[in-house]
Amino acid sequence: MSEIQPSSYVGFDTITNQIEHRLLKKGFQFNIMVVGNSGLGKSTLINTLFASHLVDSKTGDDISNLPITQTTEIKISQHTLIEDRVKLNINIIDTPGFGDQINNNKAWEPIVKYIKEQHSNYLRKELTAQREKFIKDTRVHVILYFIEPTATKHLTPLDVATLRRVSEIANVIPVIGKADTLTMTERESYREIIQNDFKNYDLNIYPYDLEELTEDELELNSSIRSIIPFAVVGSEKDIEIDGETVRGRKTRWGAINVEDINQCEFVYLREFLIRTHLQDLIETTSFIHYEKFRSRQLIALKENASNRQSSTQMQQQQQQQAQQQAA
Ligand SMILES: Nc1nc2c(ncn2[C@@H]2O[C@H](COP(=O)(O)OP(=O)(O)O)[C@@H](O)[C@H]2O)c(=O)[nH]1
Ligand SMILES: [Mg+2]
Repeated sequence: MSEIQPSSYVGFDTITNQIEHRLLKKGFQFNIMVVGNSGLGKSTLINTLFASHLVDSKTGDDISNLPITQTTEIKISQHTLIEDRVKLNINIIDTPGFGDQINNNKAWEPIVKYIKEQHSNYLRKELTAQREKFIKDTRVHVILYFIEPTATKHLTPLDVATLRRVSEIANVIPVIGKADTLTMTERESYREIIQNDFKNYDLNIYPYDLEELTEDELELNSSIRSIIPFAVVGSEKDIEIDGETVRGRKTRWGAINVEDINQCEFVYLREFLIRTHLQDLIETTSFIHYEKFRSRQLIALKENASNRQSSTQMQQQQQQQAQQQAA
């Protein structure tokens, strides 16, 4: 087919603006889940990422006397953030109680159940005869998984068990919480240990090297992978460093500016999660994780139906034979 350049302006180059207009009107939905032991700075990091107070973080005092729950809970908070003309609806899915029990064998169960339920709800809505024009998306687009900051240890059995299960059904980005409690050297050696654990346990960590990616995109993925898990520090307070007000924390070793790439990897995480891969996280959830769920469900449905059909056929045949024999 030959490419034709119209001899005068037709105007279909405006289609990108038309699409943009539609998208802005509709707004965007982003669902982010945080998983990890209590007190690792999950709530604080969410608030730091979105530069807004979205979830309550704990203060030093109330950590020790928190009620111990029997299972992991699922707690959702919904917000609408506005930046320029873009309206971002975000759901923060918190999982308090994870890892707090004496026996953490099944701590991941409510998490897996919640993720699958969202897929199942979406599928049910898609399959109704009069489906809604815009199905409300509650599918989990990303899980920020918090690893404890310890200098020498490996992933815990609970980490491995949870990561194994959730990484098969959702995009998982692991981070080392409260990284300021480790020295820079400790962080590096710990990262290496964890990266090896990911390999050895064959965990499916986002981003994925898909066939359709270009060489540049593959390269970007591999450079991102080299800093996963991100060693992050969060803070909801502004502090003064050298006369400048910055988002930071005061520690025993001095003040930390969380947005300084020489002090922690918060900026890299924000860049990746929000500024370069937000849309990819949403699409990957839909085209890979949800698609896998959807096709499995539909195949199972079809097999059920054909089993039912063949058993009805068999019954009919048996009835016919019986009638013939009787005659
Ligand atoms: N040193 C340090 N403390 C943090 C960091 N982030 C949060 N905290 C503190 O740790 C405590 C628990 O934080 P929170 O965000 O509620 O943890 P969550 O239970 O994982 O949600 C609070 O006292 C926070 O101020 C961090 O990056 N470094
Ligand atoms: Mg919290």
